[in-house]
Amino acid sequence: MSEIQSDTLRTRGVDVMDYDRSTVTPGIVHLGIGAFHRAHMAAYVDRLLAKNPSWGIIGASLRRPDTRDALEPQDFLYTLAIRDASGTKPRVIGSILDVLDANTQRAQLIETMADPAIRIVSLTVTEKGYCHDPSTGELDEEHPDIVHDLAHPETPISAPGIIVAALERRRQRGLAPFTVMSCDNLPSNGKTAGRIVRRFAELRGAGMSLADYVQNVSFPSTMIDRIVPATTDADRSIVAEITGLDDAWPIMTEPFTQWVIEDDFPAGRPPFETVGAELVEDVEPFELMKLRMLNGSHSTMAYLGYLSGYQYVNEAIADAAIHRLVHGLMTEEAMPTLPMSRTTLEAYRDQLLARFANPALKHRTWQIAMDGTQKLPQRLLGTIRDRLKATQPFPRLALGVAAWMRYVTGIDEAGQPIDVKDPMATRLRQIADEAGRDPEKLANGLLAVTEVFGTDLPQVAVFRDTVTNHLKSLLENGAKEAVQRLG
Ligand code: CS2
Repeated sequence: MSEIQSDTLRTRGVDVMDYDRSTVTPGIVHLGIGAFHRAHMAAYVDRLLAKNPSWGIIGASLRRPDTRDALEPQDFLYTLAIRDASGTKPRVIGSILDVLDANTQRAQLIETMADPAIRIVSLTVTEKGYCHDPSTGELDEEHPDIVHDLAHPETPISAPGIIVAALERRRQRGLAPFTVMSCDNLPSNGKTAGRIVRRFAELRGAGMSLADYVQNVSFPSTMIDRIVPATTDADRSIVAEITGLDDAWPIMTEPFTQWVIEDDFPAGRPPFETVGAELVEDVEPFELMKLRMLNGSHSTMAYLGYLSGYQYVNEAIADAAIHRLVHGLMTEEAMPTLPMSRTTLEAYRDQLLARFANPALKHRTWQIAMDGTQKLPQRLLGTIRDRLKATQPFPRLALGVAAWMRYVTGIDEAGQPIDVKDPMATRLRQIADEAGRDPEKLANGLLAVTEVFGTDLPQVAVFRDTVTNHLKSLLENGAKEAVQRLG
């Protein structure tokens, strides 16, 4: 971007980066260059490049080339539009220097990751990108992508396969490993990533030296938080109107942003603390709070909201009964399981309720409803396990679980099809088809999916009964009525 262009943008109120992009060199490879990364980590890195130009980002998409296709003609610059009731504040982000499409540029991607200048490989590949069993957090050794990558270690398609291929190359060259930083919504995301990558390296064999080398890789955990709805054409027009720029893929987000990082980067890291991130010794309490309060509420609202006919989260939370449900879910059921003080948790809850109500964010319930099999364990079921241990009730969490069961039948309350997106969608559909509209059969069939419920929960009578009763109510009376009845 030229000086003149930057000045024109500034006069239009656009926040433009304060560094010369030609001096920036790559230090980070990011796998999964979707909207979330571009609204979150890339925005933090953008703020520190003026003083630390060796931390530019090379992004990679593992599935589709669409991000590369959209951003390449605009030199990988894009607009981040921060929106709330007071308006839209656009910012141009320049921290992404290139985007590689793993399918067509696999060799280049692995070679880039093996470059000594790359000291961090970060990830937002979503829950399913870890190719794990969501209920145990262990690598799913029968996952088709893992089976493929073990048979073809030089041309991997999965995130663990790609990471291990690059680590193996660094090992052979006598280079130190990069740090692997997961930025996904998983419990102990660093530990989970580490367990999966190490197991994959073991299975790859190649002598113990690779597995030993991978033992020395560090996997800091992080808690990342920013709500990022998928970009629509209407969003593109809003951004074009304000900036005068024709951005093929702007990103829309909220003013709130949070990043808590475990400080474990033996290969070095940018001074993330200078741009608002919190570097701590133990991220787990933060992760648990976020997963159980924000994401637990989100998933519950997504299923109940979708079934109630609400397209967007802000519409769902404006419904008094849903608001009461979400408030109660956080206060009565999630907060008592968390290690923070009551005051901290109450403030967090109130802030979340306000964030959900942001009228400028068009966050679809359908978007959040996606991949429920991968999300339920850490968002709702972990909290339920803790409630059971404490012999405390969990009616709202159970309604959330039942609403997922109702949702994955694939037919809404008006008899219209639901586009259920989930890696296990076919299996879920089969279970639903066999059960028909019989709540007992449907609940039994879905509770037998051990990847979601484990082997413990389905054996707990009070859990089975509470979920089944809610499911019955959802099927008989519909979602709005079922939420009302909770009081
Ligand atoms: C959402 C999250 O899509 C979803 O499942 O719950 O992406 C949520 O918006 C983020 O975790 C917020 O930080």
